[in-house]
Amino acid sequence: MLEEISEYLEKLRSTILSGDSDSAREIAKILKEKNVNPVDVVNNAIKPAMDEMGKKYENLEVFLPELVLAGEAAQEVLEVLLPKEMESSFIKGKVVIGTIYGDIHDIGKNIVAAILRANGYKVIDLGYDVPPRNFVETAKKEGAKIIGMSCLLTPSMFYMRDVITRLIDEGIRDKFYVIIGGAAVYPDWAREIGADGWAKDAERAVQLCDTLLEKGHELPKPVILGEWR
Ligand code: B1M
Repeated sequence: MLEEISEYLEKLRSTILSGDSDSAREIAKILKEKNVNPVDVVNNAIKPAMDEMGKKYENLEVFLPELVLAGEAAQEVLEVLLPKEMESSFIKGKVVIGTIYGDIHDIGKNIVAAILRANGYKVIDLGYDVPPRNFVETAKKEGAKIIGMSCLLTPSMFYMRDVITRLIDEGIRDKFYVIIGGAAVYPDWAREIGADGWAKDAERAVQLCDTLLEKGHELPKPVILGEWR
């Protein structure tokens, strides 16, 4: 059984890598029928495929069209595995999430949003390329306790600081926990911009929100969950 699932995961990894959305969707359906945990699919098929794609792109072995196709195949898998009805019936807290300004990478952010939802959070997803002021205005309007920003593109990470500066300027920094993640950002960046936490992946993002809501006021910041790289 386990061997069979590993085979499907490996097949899915290579299917995403080749950008074959139809086959990726079919394999995802099989994995769903077999009740495989979506987090295992992310960690053992989607993430490895995307990391490999990233390396190939850096080494000029593939180009933008292949990157686009692989991204689309990954999104197909997520649509099958992380449907909206995973939203939980009890609410631990509200999180405003988005990919920061200038950056359109949203696969990881979508995973984090879905896993948060499945774990009892009401998630307001602002999408990608989100200007700093939208994070702040939405968090205020919705009464969210947590602002989560994702970033994969190095030039965009500087806008994360603007969100925190806005909160400070408006005198409301202590009303929100600001957490960050995504392949371009790292624990020292969280320290440098004065974020409250950094998480390596979606599971840890849930732990991070739980920890901050439970005892955020008594912990030294930022709270770092997971090893960088
Ligand atoms: Co782009 N891209 N891309 N890309 N792309 C990267 C990020 C890159 C590293 C590739 C490379 O060169 N090796 C590079 C960025 C270099 C840098 O600045 N550091 C890059 C580039 C350069 C670009 C373009 C500039 C290319 C171009 O146009 N010439 C362009 C940027 C456009 C823009 O944003 N303005 C571009 C475009 C694209 C596509 C549109 C084709 C596509 C994105 C499709 C989409 O997202 N809808 C794409 C893809 C697919 C990638 C790679 C290959 C894969 C990204 C991904 O989805 N990973 C990527 C290489 C790589 O990451 N290795 C690359 C899988 C995903 C599950 O992981 O997002 O890290 P990740 O999320 C994880 C954790 O990080 C964490 O949890 C998630 C689940 O475990 N996490 C959080 C994420 N957010 C979190 C938030 C949290 C907590 C945890 O709290 C709030």
